[in-house]
Amino acid sequence: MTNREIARRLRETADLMEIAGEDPFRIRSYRRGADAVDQCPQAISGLIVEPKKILELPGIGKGLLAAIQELLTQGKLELREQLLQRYRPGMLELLQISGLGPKTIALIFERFQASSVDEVEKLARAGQLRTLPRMGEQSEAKILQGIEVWRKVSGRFLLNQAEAAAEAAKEWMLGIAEISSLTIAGSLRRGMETIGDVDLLACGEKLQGAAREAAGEHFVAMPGVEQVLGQGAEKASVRLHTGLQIDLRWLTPESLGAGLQYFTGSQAHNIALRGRAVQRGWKLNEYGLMQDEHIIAGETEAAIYQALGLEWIPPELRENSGELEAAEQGKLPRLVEVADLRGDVHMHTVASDGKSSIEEMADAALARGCEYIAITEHSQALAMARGLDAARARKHIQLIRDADAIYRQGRKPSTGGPERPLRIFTGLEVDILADGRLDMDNDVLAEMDVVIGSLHSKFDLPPAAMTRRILRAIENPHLRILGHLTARRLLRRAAVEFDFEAVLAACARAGVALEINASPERLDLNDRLARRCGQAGVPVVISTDAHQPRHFEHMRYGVLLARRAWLEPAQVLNTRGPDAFLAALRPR
Ligand code: DGT
Ligand code: CA
Ligand code: CA
Ligand code: ZN
Repeated sequence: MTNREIARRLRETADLMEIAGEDPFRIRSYRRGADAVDQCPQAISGLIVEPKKILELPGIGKGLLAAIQELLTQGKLELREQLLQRYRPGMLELLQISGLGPKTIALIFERFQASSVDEVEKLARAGQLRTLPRMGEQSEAKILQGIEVWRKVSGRFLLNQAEAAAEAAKEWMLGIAEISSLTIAGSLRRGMETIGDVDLLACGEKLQGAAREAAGEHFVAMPGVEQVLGQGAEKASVRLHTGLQIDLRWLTPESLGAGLQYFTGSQAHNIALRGRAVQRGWKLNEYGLMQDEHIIAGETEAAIYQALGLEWIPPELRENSGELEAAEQGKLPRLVEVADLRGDVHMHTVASDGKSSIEEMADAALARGCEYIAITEHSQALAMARGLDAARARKHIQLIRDADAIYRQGRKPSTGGPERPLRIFTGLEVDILADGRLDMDNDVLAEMDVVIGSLHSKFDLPPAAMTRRILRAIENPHLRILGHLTARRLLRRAAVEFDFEAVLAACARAGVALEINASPERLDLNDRLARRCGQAGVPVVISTDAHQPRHFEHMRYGVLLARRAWLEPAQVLNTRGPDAFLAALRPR
């Protein structure tokens, strides 16, 4: 069990205790314990032999240690199971709905004995929830909205979570010598922003009969498996403790390409591709491209596409949104790659809500081969994140310049190799206030290289007011980039509503760039909007919004998204060198 899984169970137990009206002190201790487990850099499962170390974590006492030990040795927690029995598992789903906390759920259960999403939805539609104490029409509508969002996203996973599980499964299956290739397919290979389930394809000359059976046994015995959903000659499926499903399919070398093509999808792309095969009097399925019983292509994807008169199409484009036509005419874009990126221009340090110093971020960026970074703290409106006021911002600019003076001379990367220069630009992620003003004096903004404007509050303005707000921000000549423009949090908060085309046109006129925020919790802009940028000639930047060095890893998710948006290197400003990047920002 990973730290994240342990923490989730502790948190759920705390929520269930709150619904049951148990001792607030105990509830709080479970929540604090969950936080401590989440933040512990070492795997708790590895520390279990040294319980003293676990007790040293802040907020973990003897009671919680016992709970963690029980989770790790029994795989479950008796207290949680008992509470779940009392309320049936529907309670856990209710807890995931935004607008519904443990207190409200307890009230609903007490009055109506309702404990599932369906039951609560019915009550809300019937106008019954508003009759509860401290509830009204508005909170009822909020709950209905929350249920709608939950239905759309439930059962889906963030890209980084699915990727980590897929990589761990691949690693585990490497224990099987007969497997010669193991490939991720499905939505994960296409780089979708969220993932329904992980599709793995295993192939090997000798992966037949008893060997295949043994490999299947090995797969379902993987750590983290909660339930075996199926195990047969063609595939095996498991569900992990996290709820994520992994499908593993066995392919033969003759049909490896066909299987890879078929199981990568998307379904819409496959249907269109199959249509092209049928037009030629052929058949296309997961075993190959066939004319009657004769196989035309099957070993590689490229051969299948080629036989159908197409260039090989990168998985990120396979959504039946123009890629077949482009591939036929030899006009597929040269998609941007991680290696094209030369700088990262949105990040935070301890001065606001980051976890590391300017130097730590700079060293990490240098080690990753960056040529430049921009330090962009929050502004004061974001008090929670210790946002900077004008006086602190001025001081911070000086610190950044001091660091730049050192790093631009060249430094040895921690990964070895010769000295390399790193440029450190000044910047700010300034809040766009509700009325569209920027949360910082213009004369301070004027001194900064990279001024990113972002929405961090008042997400529920009516669309027309939201559009005016963003357009007004663009009118400020110091704004150079709009950060995570739709402010969505994947699986948690919907995008804000406004007239994107009007904003895009204003950006084009003013020379403002739009950010693709690479954080797997945001991926904002989404692929459709980012593609519109390319079409409208509005430049984008791909930024990690790193709050500590390990977030630099997220760059590849932003690149995946940019590829799904058909973007080429020239359309992404931070593929340029440091001076060319600055020169391409909105002119002052
Ligand atoms: P997900 O898992 O919801 O994130 O999305 P996918 O695209 O990974 O979907 P999944 O796992 O159901 O199936 C993987 C691929 O296999 C899918 O993209 C296309 C192909 N596929 C699966 N079932 C069907 C089907 O019934 N018809 C067709 N044409 N393709 C299918
Ligand atoms: Ca899938
Ligand atoms: Ca699947
Ligand atoms: Zn932000």
